[in-house]
Amino acid sequence: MPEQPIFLTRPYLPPLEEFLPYLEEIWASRRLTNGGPFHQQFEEALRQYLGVPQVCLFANGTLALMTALQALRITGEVITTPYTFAATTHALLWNGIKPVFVDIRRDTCNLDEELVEAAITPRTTAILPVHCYGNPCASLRLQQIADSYGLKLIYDAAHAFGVSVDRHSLLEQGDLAMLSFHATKVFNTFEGGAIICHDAKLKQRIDYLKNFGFADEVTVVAPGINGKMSEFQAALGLLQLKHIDQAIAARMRIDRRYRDALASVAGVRCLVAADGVKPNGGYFPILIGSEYPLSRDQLYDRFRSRNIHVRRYFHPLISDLPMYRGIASAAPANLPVATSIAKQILCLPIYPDLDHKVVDRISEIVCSPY
Ligand code: T4K
Repeated sequence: MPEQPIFLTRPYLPPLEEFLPYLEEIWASRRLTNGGPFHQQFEEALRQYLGVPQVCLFANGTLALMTALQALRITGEVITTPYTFAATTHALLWNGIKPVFVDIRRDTCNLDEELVEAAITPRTTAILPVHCYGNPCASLRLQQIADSYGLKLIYDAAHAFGVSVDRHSLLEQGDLAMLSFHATKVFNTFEGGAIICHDAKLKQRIDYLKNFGFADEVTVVAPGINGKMSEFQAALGLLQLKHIDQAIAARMRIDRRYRDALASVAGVRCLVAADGVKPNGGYFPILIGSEYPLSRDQLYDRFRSRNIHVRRYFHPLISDLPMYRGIASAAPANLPVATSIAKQILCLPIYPDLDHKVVDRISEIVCSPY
């Protein structure tokens, strides 16, 4: 009998019977979308849970990011990281914006703030960093740079649900932050996303933009898109909020178990959260260095041969994809750290109900390369 596959992640779902009353309400009301009651309740509950001023819900994170760029009227060039999921950079391209890639830091895998200034040109209008794996970017410095050059700062916080620094949500940082509630994320509504913003006026603009630009039945104030979250997603989100603290705690127990098991393996490095950071256990990335007896890809193959679906997030680099590699800043010589990390990275399975015995089996595979 082949072994059951172990996936990188399994979406957390609450007990089905807890969701049925929500479904009955939707079925009875026939209110399915366009800012219905669950949408309103979830938006407010999420705002309070995250401790942020304003939340705008979306059908998914990519639409949220595309709309965030529209909302702030970003044009020209945007400085961003090559070490991310394709959606970050595609959102720029879909808005006719040129991405300018800047290298990342070895410790956090985030945009290297000290390299940003040198990439600013007269066409630069914004910086788009990613809190990769939920690791906080150097936001104080990034904000300082944005302020002194008059640039907007938009965070791709797709991985950062519930992460705080010194008890402040990461999502308060910058002009806007985008979240993803995709099935594979710490907090999921099957598909879903949000923009976090600071004031009601901007929220109003974003809410118009995600509804085709409609301000009322006959007034269209902007060329908007359909980015609306449905009542099904919003109802699930409301219920998921009741379980999220336990789900994150379960992830963090697995995170600690991996760290303990892998602490003394030569050539294997785990990323470490800085002081004051409350992480969310969304990913468990390890870096396979040259002292390790196997290459990253040999270790990857070893896992796959045992039906364990580890992933190489984020290889290949976005800057190596065909639609970006012609951009001058995409040259590997401009991105030495990202280029080397993309060759070393391996994300191990992590999700709330991953059996600790399986965690130990996965650790054992890393610990015994011979
Ligand atoms: N910015 C960043 C930095 C992001 O990482 C993402 C999304 C976005 C923006 C865009 O947000 P969204 O528009 O997605 O809201 C996955 C996700 O599709 C994607 O949301 C995510 N990032 C990215 C990092 O990962 P794939 O193609 O690698 O996922 P897939 O289908 O191979 O699934 C990964 C694992 O999860 C597998 O082991 C199977 C398991 N799985 C997956 C799904 C979808 C399940 O068990 N059940 C499921 O329903 O992209």
